[in-house]
Amino acid sequence: MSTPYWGPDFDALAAFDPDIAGVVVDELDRLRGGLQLIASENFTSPAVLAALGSTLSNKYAEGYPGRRYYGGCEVVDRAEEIGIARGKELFGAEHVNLQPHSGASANLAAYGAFLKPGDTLLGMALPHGGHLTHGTKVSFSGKWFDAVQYGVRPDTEHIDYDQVRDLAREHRPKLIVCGGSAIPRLIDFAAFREIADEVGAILMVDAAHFIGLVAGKAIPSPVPYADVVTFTTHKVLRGPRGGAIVCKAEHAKAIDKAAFPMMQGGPLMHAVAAKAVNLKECLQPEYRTYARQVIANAQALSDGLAAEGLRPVAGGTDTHLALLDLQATGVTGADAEQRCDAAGIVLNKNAIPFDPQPASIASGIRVGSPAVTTQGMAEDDMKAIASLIGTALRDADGSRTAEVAAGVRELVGAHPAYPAPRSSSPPQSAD
Ligand code: DSN
Repeated sequence: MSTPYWGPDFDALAAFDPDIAGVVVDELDRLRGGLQLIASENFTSPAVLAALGSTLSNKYAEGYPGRRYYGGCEVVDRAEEIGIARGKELFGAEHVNLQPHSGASANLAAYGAFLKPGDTLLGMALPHGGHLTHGTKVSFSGKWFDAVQYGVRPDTEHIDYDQVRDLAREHRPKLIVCGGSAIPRLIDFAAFREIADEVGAILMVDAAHFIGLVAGKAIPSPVPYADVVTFTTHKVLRGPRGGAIVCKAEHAKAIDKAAFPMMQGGPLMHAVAAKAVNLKECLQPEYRTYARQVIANAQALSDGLAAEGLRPVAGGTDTHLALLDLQATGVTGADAEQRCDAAGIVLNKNAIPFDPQPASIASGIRVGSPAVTTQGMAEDDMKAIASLIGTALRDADGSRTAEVAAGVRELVGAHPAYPAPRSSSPPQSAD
């Protein structure tokens, strides 16, 4: 590295555009000042942010390394090749595509590789913990495909594998998708594989939520079972906002063609480089420790909230998130979200299975441990957080908001997010 680094210069931004510089600073303050419990969010490292804010953003690179539609791609090719190699190593994958801009894009590409409009798709219903792109009527997945939906059992709130099998036999889907946004328990990938094989369907695992736990070897991997695994790179994984796909070698061509040119144009090479940085981080031993702590923290948080009178859906969690039924408290999900937010606890209202409330109100909340674990919090902190949430929920008139907010300040003061002072100085050259 002989040429001087040229990267984000915050002082220049502040001088030229104080409005947007103010937004950037305020958002950092917001992240630092509250408890971020949105299960799909995390704090990306300065190394990832440096790649994201680099001049790789300038390059058009339609195509894949060595076969692009533009000249001058020999440098950005290296970023993608390095990232792909790291993804293969991390996940034991036969093929990796780092180009999808998001999880929804990755899912669209995977459907595009295997389905035609009108084909049948079997996915988990959104109100039971699935995802918008798994066949919901308002999404392309429910508009373009004949989407059949499975859910959880009313007694256990675990995925109803008997229902999945029955629906698969009845509807003969071309593709079965598992995974979702509010599934606290592990998914039985072997059971899905067996059902897919019985009806000759492609098995797609949308691992967006839990891929970081797979990367950290804290839960079983779907990669050996699935034809294709899609994921986002910004949740537990802790990379830049974006998507990715891994698949069996036999599907590599179809997936690559679906990602480009069917679904997207030019890849975001700064994001691809940042994904490569993140994958290197995930290959470090410290990341495994992090992934295990994420689960321990989610379990401690779920247990703590149960002690506050909230009911953990499915009886608890094996992952990074817990879904809590608030019905016994008489507080709706929307009210809970608002009361917590007022005190600096950021979480989201969430439908619970068989929810009597509309999604805009919801009977539950979803909490996740990825961000607070990145801050270095542990089980005792989760107990304190659960107690603060319990107090906020019972505080109908807002008279205890200041007390809860003080508790939040104490926790984030002891474990600050992005603790290092902000600096626009260039890093030292490596040679
Ligand atoms: N919106 C994301 C989540 O919060 O789970 C999934 O796309």
